[in-house]
Formats: sequence, structure tokens, C-alpha cells
Amino acid sequence: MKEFKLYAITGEEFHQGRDLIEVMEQAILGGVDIIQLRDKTSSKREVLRKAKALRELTHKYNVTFIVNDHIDVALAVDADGIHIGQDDLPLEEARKILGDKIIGISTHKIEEAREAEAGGADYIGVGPIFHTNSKVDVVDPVTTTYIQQVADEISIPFVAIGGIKLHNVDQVLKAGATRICMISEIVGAQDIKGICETFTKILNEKGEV
Ligand code: TZP
Ligand code: MG
Repeated sequence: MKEFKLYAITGEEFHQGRDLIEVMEQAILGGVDIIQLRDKTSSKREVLRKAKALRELTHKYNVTFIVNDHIDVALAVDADGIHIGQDDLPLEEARKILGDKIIGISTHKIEEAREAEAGGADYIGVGPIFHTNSKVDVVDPVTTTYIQQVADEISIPFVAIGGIKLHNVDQVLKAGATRICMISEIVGAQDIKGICETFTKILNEKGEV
């Protein structure tokens, strides 16, 4: 998959009434390289409608587009891939359906990271690093210790997620992450483009060290 550093997930409960496409366009203009559509409440048709619009937007800016959970929607709109959790369709089955599209998997402990790598995942999510209000039934924070473990042992790309904010991103990068993913800190920001530019700058500076 294409190299990436800043990954934004939709979270319409934080958009403050702003339009989904406008919010994600601001994030892209600020430097986000991956957009994920994550919608746990809408009907399949509604998710499909949003996915079509985001596919158009991400094509326009040549940004990677990932769909959470809905493998059929991902295929229907020709998304670049899907993101799945530990209780979703197993990686092996998802791979049969998706061929060489991107498959990302959420992991919460090193055993899951190893399994994802061995099974051929394209990237893993590592988290939640800190407390988050953006996900129900979330496991306890895994802390930056888990980032260190993954950075030491796992070769496929990993992205840190969960409660990451401007004020704590430093700890995440210090622990060994080079890619970060956020919902609320990005899509809930007053100045979405501005905060993404700041994160992009921080990530690029870290990459040069
Ligand atoms: N997976 C682990 S934590 C999380 C997801 C989807 C939510 C991240 O949202 P936020 O607002 O960046 O904490
Ligand atoms: Mg899922």
C-alpha cells in the first residue's frame, strides 16, 4: 500500500452539523493521506451513499479510501480497502473476497499483531492508546507500551489510535509510532485543515530525525 502518516476516520457525532464531505475535504487539504468511513448506526443504503461520495472526493485528491466493516460497500464503490476488528470476518476470508485490496485490522495486544502480520494484513491499528469517547465497547487503553512492543517486533505498517490529541501525540511518537489515526481531534476541530497541517508537520519532522 501507499506510504501514509496521517489517517482520519469519520465520526459524524463530532462534525457539529457540518457536512461529511466538507469535513473530510478540509482534512485532506490539511494533509491526511487515508480516509476511513466508519458508520456504526446508518442503514446499509445510507453507508453506501456516503461511501460513493467519499470515493469521489478521495479520487479527486488521490487519497486512500478505506471502509470500516462493510466489505460489500467497499467492493461496490471500489474503495481501496477495508478495516476490520477482531470480531469481524476473519482475515483469511476477507482476503478471498478482496484480493489485493488493502486490509487493515485493529489489534490490542502483541499476539493479535503477530497473527495479523502472519495472516497477510496490510497494516494494523494499535490501540486504544489512551481513553477514547469515540468507540463503544472499547477495551481498556493499551498505553504506549504496546506501541513499543509493536515497533520492536512487527514489520508491517502500524497506526496508533485512540485518544490521540495534539497535547499527547508526542508520547505516541516517542514510543515508536510514525503513523497516527484520529477521529475526534480531527473531525471535531474548529479548524480541521489547520490541525491536520500541524499534525502533518509534526509527523514529517519526526520522519526526518
Ligand atoms: N478504535 C480504537 S480507538 C478508536 C477506534 C475506532 C476511536 C478513536 O477515536 P478518537 O476520537 O481519536 O479517540
Ligand atoms: Mg468492525
